[in-house]
Parts: sequence; C-alpha cells; structure tokens
Amino acid sequence: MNTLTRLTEGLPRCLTRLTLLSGVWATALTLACSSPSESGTTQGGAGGSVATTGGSSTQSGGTMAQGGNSTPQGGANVAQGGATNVSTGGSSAGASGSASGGSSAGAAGAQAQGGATIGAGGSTSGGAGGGNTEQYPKPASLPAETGASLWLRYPLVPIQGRLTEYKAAFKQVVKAGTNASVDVAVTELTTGLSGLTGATVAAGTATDAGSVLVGTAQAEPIKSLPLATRLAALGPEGYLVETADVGGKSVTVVAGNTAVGALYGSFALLRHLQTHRPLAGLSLSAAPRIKTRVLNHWDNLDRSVERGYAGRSIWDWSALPGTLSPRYKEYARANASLGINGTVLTNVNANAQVLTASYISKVKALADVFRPYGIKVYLTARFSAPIEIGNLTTADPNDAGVKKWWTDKATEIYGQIPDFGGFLVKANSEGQPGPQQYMRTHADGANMLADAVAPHGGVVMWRAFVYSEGSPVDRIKQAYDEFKPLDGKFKDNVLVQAKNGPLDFQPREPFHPLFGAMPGTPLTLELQITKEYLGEDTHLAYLGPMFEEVLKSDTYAKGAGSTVAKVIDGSLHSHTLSAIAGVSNIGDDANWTGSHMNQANWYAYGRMAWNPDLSAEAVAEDWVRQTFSNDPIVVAPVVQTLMRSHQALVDYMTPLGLVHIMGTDHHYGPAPWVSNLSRAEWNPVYYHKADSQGLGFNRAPSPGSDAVAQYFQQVRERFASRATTPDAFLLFFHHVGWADKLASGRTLWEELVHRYSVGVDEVGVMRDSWAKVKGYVDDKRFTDVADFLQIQHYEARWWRDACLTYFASHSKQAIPAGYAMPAQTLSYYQGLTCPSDAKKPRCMPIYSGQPSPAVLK
Ligand code: GCW
Repeated sequence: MNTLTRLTEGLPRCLTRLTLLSGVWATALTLACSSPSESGTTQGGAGGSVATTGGSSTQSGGTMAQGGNSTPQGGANVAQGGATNVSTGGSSAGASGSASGGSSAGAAGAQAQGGATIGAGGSTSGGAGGGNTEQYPKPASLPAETGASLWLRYPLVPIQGRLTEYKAAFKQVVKAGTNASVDVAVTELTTGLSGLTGATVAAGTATDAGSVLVGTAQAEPIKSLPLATRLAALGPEGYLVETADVGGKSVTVVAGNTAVGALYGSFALLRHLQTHRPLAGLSLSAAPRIKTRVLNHWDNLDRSVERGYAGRSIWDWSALPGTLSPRYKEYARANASLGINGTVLTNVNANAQVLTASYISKVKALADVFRPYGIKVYLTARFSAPIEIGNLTTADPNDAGVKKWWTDKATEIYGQIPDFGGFLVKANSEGQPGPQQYMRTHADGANMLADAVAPHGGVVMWRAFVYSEGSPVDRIKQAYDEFKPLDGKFKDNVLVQAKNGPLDFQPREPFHPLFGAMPGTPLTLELQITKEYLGEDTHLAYLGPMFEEVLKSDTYAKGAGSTVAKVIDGSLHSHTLSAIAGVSNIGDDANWTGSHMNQANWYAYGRMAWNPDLSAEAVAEDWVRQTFSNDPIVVAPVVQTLMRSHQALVDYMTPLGLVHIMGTDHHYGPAPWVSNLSRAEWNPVYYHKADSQGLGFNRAPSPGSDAVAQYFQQVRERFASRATTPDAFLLFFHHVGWADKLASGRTLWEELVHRYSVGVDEVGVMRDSWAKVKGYVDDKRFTDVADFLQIQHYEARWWRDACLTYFASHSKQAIPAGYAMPAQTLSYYQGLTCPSDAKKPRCMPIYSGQPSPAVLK
C-alpha cells in the first residue's frame, strides 16, 4: 500500500467508493442511496459495471458532508480488471433514467436493473445497459480531435450487433408539423444517426418502417397515437421517445408538447444511441424540474471574460449583428442537448452600454440564432444605467424618471426580442452601484426593474452575493443578514440568486444558509462552472460531486428532506418560478472550456439543472461515453478519475474546511500567508486564523461569530458542535487545536499533513489511470489531458508544500514520519511570483522533481 486515499469525505451516499481488490481498483457502488428512487419502468438488462485497472490505493472511511461523521455505505464490489467485454450501459442507463436511485442501481452491475422513471424531473432510460456483451475492438487509428465537437460526437458504432440494430431501426427522419425547432431536431437526428450508423439517414416525408417521427403532440400522425395523457403530464418542455406502430409500420416517435420538447427528446434519443444502449423496450421520457436553467456569462463587451480561462468571449460584439459566428449555433446546440434554456450574455460587473440601441440589435441577432434551440437571452442590468446612458442625474429606484427610463428600456428591448428573458443584477456588491446608494433596499431596486419587465413576461434575477466595506466580524453572514429580512417583499417576477455557499465558490463550502430561509421568495442557485478557485483551466476537477452535494444538502427548512434541490425547484415553498444558474466556463478556445476535462463541468451543470436528482457519477459516465469512448477500458478509469478529482483537489488545496487561501486576485496558487490587503476579508489569514494554538474560523456561538445561527436547528446544532461537524467543514466552523484528535485518530496537524499528501498522490493515480487509455482516445486529446495532469501533479505538490511549510510556522511541528518533506522552504514559496499570466496560469519554477509519493508508506 503506498497511498492512503480517503475519497468519500462528504460525498453523498450514492457515489462510488474504491476498494483495493486483488491489486486492481474496483468500484464498490453503494446500494442504499439517501435520496428516494422514483417509481418507474425498468427496461433492458442489468446495468453494466464500471471496471478499471491500475492505480494503487486504498481508502478509509470518510465522513458525510451533511450527516455528521459516518462511514460510507457498503456496496457491491465488482472487479473487472479492465476486461473489455463487460456490459455497456451500466450506470449511464440508470443515469439517463433520471433518479439517483435509478442510476446508482443501474450502476450496481450485478445487483440491479437500469433505473427508469417516468414523470417530472425523471427520464426513462429505456433499455439500460445490459445485454451488450460485445467486445470493443481496439481502434486502428483515431483522427485527432480538437474537442470542438464537445459531447456531440457521432462516430460509427464499433460493435457489430448494436450497429446492426441501429441500422435497421433508423433509416430516415420524418417531421410532424412545421416549426423551426422541429427543423433543428431533424438536422440533429439526421446528422447523428448518419454518423452512428455509417449510412445516409436523410429527412423523408412518408412514414415508413425505420423512420424516426419527430414533432409535437398536436401534429399528425403523432396526434393520433395514444400518447396524449402521458405527454400532457410532461409540461411544455418534456418529451416522450418510444417505438410505436404508425399505419402498420414500426417507427420511433420523438414527441413533445412543444417543438422544443421534441428537440430535447431528439437529443435524449441521440444520447441513448451515443452511449450504445439497446433499443428493446425503448422508452425515454422526462420533464425538467427547474423551469429556468441558465448560463451566466461573465463576458465583457471588449471580449475579455472575468474569471474566464478559455480564451476570449465567444460573443464577437464588433462583428454583430452583421456577422454571425458559426459558434453561436454550435453553442446553442450544445446547450439544448443538455436542456439549458437561457443565457445571460454579459458580466454581472455590468457595462450599461449593452442596453444601448446598437447593442440591443446585436443581442437580437444572437436571440434569433438561439430561439429555435429553446434558449432565451437575458442581460445584466447596471443599476446606474439611467445616469450613464440615459442622461438622468439619479438611479434612485423610487424616482419617477428612473422608473420610466427602465420601463421604456424594457419596451425597447422587447420590441426587438419578444421572448427576452429579463435582467440579472449585481448591486451594492464589490463596487457595483445599487439601490442602497439612495437609502433604498435590494427589494426596492429589484421591484422597480421587475415592474419594467413584468408586462412582457420577464423576470429579474437579483444576486445575493454581497459583503460590505469595513471589517465585518464574519463576511459569510452578510448575505443572509441583508436578504432574510426582505423575504416576502419582492415582486412575483423576482428571483433572488445565491451562490452555493455563503462565501465565494470555494473548492468546498457548506450550503448557503439562505436556502430554505426565504420561503416567500423563489431562490436561484448559482453554481460556478468556471473553476476560479479550483485550478482554472488546468486542474482536472469534475464538479458533479460538488453540485450533487449542494443539491442534496438538507436545509431542514420544513423538516427532514427539505433539500436545496427542493428549495430551488420551487416545490418546497410552492413557487411558480424556479431557476438555476451556472457561471459559464466557455470561451473561444477550440475546445470551448480551456481544457477537454472542463467540458464535463458544463455538461454536468446542464444535466443536473434539468434533473437535480441525477447522480454525478451517472452523468460522468454519460459524458465519458459521448466524449471519449464507450469501451469499458476507457469508461471505467476515466469515470473513476473524474469522480475522485474534486476531492483530490480539495485535499491538496483546502482540506478539512479551509477556504480562500489562494493567491491574491488570480486565485490560482497557494498564498495562505497573505495578510496585507486593504480589506480584512480579502486576506487568507482572515479565513484560516492560524495561530500557535490551532487553525480554523470559529463560527460557533459566542465567542465564535455564531454564523451557524443562520441555519435551521438541526444543521445549526450539527455545525455548532465540534464533535458533530463533518471533517469536510471542520475548520470552516471551528478553531481546532493543533494537538486535538480528529475522527481518524490523528491530531489536527497530522491530519492536515495527511490530507495534503493524499491529495497530491491522488493526482498521481489520476495520471497513471489516464496513461492507460492511450491508443483508445485520439492522440491529440490524450496528450492534452496528459500534459495538464502532469502540471496538476506538480502544482498539487506546490500547494501542499507551500501550505504545510506555512502552517508549520504556526504549529511549530515537524512533518510526521511517513510523509515526504516539503521540497523547499516557506520563504521560497512566498517568493514565487507566478502565475505571470492569470488567464493561462503556470508556475514554471516548480515543475521539477517527483511530486509523489507524498505519503511514504
Ligand atoms: O468570486 C468573485 C469573483 C469576482 C466576481 C464575484 C461575483 C463577477 O472573484 O470576479 O465578479 O465573485 O460573483 O460577483
């Protein structure tokens, strides 16, 4: 045993854990999921198993993020040792099948049938994996790929049985009804089906056997099929995909109540086929749980992107509206394939210029491209716009002239873009103007804008990310303190948008206490897809587990089971509006997201926004199958690498609940020593509070900051007590003595060294694991990923050594036996001046030596 790995800290119960079996990694999947599985039909055979070879670690028990200290659930161990003839479909079948219960069951290999569900939020998987025992041939050669195709790749199905099945079933595509979105669906289906089958699958008119019939429930011949009741239950965006008899011919029907629903169904069918699932019993059905599922672009009008690491903004404002980059349509396709139905084009640190007539015509051009894909555009509204572009002397929301200005502006926008979504606003935060300048509240400001867009059906998304000037006792308390008293004061078309955690998109944070605390206001969950604090473009950190963790966190707002997911989908407090937002990681890089692996985070966001009950692992598996390969020799190790990556990063950057110890401004490398920034709460030392006694921020009741008081009782009590606070958040809520014992039996100092070391070695395992897919993934993408993993490994060691040398200066303790000594001294790390380019951060001086092993025994 050379690496002790603890992978399950804080992860929900449905996730994979890894077990050392006979020298190979095998997945052990938990069978008892904490979330209820949805009822549904089961199709297809048993889910396949995820198998892998390589790696060498074991794991010890972890702690549940929200549930106090506990060990992971047991599960079926399925070792495949890298055989290439295991069943395909496995967990992904369940994944597509919606409920986490379904997906994990599907993943449990021998145990369960692929999950399948009908109903809101769910989706039937149709045939789950099983049944396919065909061996994948090793590809003779693979053309280089830039990553530009994302997960919308349609290579010829390489296994004969499945190929024959698909060829017989998909010969042409016939549309029912006339609509731009149905036309898009036909194009997507003909492209995808032609690629997958290697035949020409064209658009046709007569419904012959082997047709895919796509359209709306109102259009013949779909209208005459007995689908009406089931379709009606699926709402405007839901879909149904199944085999049907039309005039004695067997066809595949892709039906929605709306044309966009049919488009979503088309992408669901294509995903089913891209993941090589069988057609027997095909029955896919789903409707989104959350109504508004948007990307937030922090894109500026000069094409720079705040916290963007993938090149320039894809919005080429100077060429719009005359020139439409082909990327706009590609962007719309990719989003529609996930179910994302809105995009906020501009940075929340807003520029009023986007509200001028010339920019509105540019925005209209984009809206026209996106409309057939079901995507609405939104803009950020700079609160001082009436002054900056309207020649007014005030932006006071109670001023009649200001109200009129916004009302007229809304009318102007809707005149051009009738389905404009509305405004996103960052106000009185980090220097942005807002209503508080006029002694008005956030509600006054939001309501004024809400009145302007209400006649047109628009909404206002008002951000709760605020922290004031001065030296507050505890920055994380401020959003709750400012917004909770405003509950019930917002107009019906206002959503309050809060980040997942109370601080700021840290590698790991507890859920934001506003969730559940504002029953009279629909709350939007804002996730950050771009990895500002998580290694940016370079480090592999799959965020699915983090998204899953926050969505499944129990607020206890209305007793047990009041999860964040239920708060934001509107069901807990019976709201009509519901929304989720993801801060985009997209730029004009060929691969869209700065690295191939970062595409997985865009994908996971979209899939989980559609269905917040999906398991991160099931989503990861679908993504790997669509993006790289269906061969188990690729699927297994890459899914495992993704699933362990976030925890690895947390361990080597900010273990045990540490936060915000990154370098100033760029937030890339380690800088826990920074203490000289003008505002107290910008300094890492403010957050970790290391001293000779111990480490961590005391947020328990007095003498702590009592931030825990913002949570409902059950959560409050758990976090208030050091004994019941999960290790994952220990130092977030408590100042712990260096010599205090943790659940592992190690002292805090020993545990800190251990976590940092394990994190580094995990990256080594990820590197080794990726090395094994060489030859099974095209060389270009293989090399790109391998190169980044190498950088990540060095940088993980940099993080470890820099942080441990710094914390040792407080703990006054040596590195315990069994762990590598830091490569350099504290002053060396403090003297490093990297990255020089914050957009493509690198730290050349530390790329030498052997990062692993950091755990020596
Ligand atoms: O995380 C911080 C970022 C800022 C960002 C801000 C916010 C858009 O460092 O770049 O500004 O959050 O969310 O408003």
